[in-house]
Amino acid sequence: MKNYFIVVEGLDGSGKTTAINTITKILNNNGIKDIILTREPGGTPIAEKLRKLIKYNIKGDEITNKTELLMLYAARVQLIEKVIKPALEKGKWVIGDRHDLSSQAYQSGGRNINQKLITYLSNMVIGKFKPTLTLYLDLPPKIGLKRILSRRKIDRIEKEQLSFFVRTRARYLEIASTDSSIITIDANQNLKQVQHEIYKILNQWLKIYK
Ligand code: T5A
Repeated sequence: MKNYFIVVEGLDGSGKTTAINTITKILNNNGIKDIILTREPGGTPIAEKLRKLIKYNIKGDEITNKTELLMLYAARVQLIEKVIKPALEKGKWVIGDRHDLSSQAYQSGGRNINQKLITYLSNMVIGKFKPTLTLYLDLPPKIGLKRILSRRKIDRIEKEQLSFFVRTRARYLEIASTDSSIITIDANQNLKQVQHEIYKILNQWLKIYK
């Protein structure tokens, strides 16, 4: 049986964690049990340390946009080389909570970092390595932030202005419209409807790729 790297993307609070549980169940129902879950930034001891540095401010030493970008790629390459590629080589399926598309959306769209720099960095650091399928959960930023606020404190990035998330979402949509490996799901529906859409998309996809 073939094995693949599937990624779930979306704004903060778009329901990625919830979607990953649904995807795992669908894969299990299709006889796919050898699955590992990853998250970005994070997923190895070094990458988890970087995650803390990225998500929380150090007083008196505020992180610059380019430092943030470089730390995200440092965490990503560590995760790819140490966890994702070895798992795929062993025949496991990998489900990622975010991957490179997050940097294209948040750092290029949200932070306004020159896309050429990000593309260059991405090509140099991760090369042609790419998820087979990305499910992008599309949601108006206000709703995602409301969902987060109802259950926990917000982190450094989530404290950004609404306009930051509006730009990030626009970039997600722009890239998704030009890349056939990215499927956009309307995440502004109730949980059952989102789950149903994931069931439909993934079961169809499995018929072709499994
Ligand atoms: N980042 C990351 C970058 O800037 N660049 C990068 O390259 C990368 C990799 C990472 C942060 O770093 C940034 C983006 C982020 O700001 P994270 O841990 O991925 O942080 O943070 P979040 O995206 O905020 O993850 P969360 O776990 O908080 O949100 P999820 O996983 O998207 O949402 P989830 O499933 O936990 O759901 C949130 C709440 O909504 C409910 C759930 O029950 C839960 O309470 N919910 C729904 N409610 C109503 N209707 C639905 N359809 C619902 N679906 C879920």
